[in-house]
Amino acid sequence: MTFINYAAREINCKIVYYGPGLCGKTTNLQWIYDKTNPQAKGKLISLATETDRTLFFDFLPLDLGQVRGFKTRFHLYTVPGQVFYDASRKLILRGVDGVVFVADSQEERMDANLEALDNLQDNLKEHGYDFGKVPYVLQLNKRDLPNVMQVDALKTELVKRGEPVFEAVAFQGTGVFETLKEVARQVLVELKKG
Ligand SMILES: Nc1nc2c(ncn2[C@@H]2O[C@H](COP(=O)(O)OP(=O)(O)OP(=O)(O)O)[C@@H](O)[C@H]2O)c(=O)[nH]1
Ligand SMILES: [Mg+2]
Repeated sequence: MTFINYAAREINCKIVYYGPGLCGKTTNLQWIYDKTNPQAKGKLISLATETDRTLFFDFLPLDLGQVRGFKTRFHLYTVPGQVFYDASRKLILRGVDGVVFVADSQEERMDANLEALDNLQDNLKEHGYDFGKVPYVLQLNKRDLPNVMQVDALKTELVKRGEPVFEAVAFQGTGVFETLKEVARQVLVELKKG
């Protein structure tokens, strides 16, 4: 549901980072915020609990250049991963143009990954989106930890539609911009079709 403001010659797109609790969604946004120059970004707004878990969402507006004379502004959001915040997750998906699913590569988090992925598909459906068509990237995060699953095994469980996959260590920035660029690219391809 891209919003095009013809008067301001601006295209506004919404990208949502989805995934289980503590998988590293907020960390992705923090890295992007820290490494983007001031002219290209707005404020990073985080609504968090006392223990730094996302309570409602994180929000970061980002300018990613021009398309046919229009400034492209990407609004990045994360959802709260904790299971009981489902109403918030659903709300945040409203008007989404692209989704990044951040998976936690640790073996003991596989059930949580699968549950979050099901939840994503359910919530997209409730908004009337087709999960098979929304611009979509899978990020396998926390590759630095010792107890991670092999990439192939993760892909077997988590790849749903032949989507691009990026390995990441979000708190070191590995894979963070690669992930963002790919989902943004897909969103712009959709935009050009429409
Ligand atoms: N070892 C390791 N830790 C990471 C990585 N990415 C994030 N973390 C850590 O994981 C913890 C949780 O990260 P967050 O970004 O807050 O997780 P989240 O997905 O936003 O969690 P919720 O807001 O509760 O859904 C933090 O302590 C991060 O520093 C990574 O690639 N490797
Ligand atoms: Mg968070």
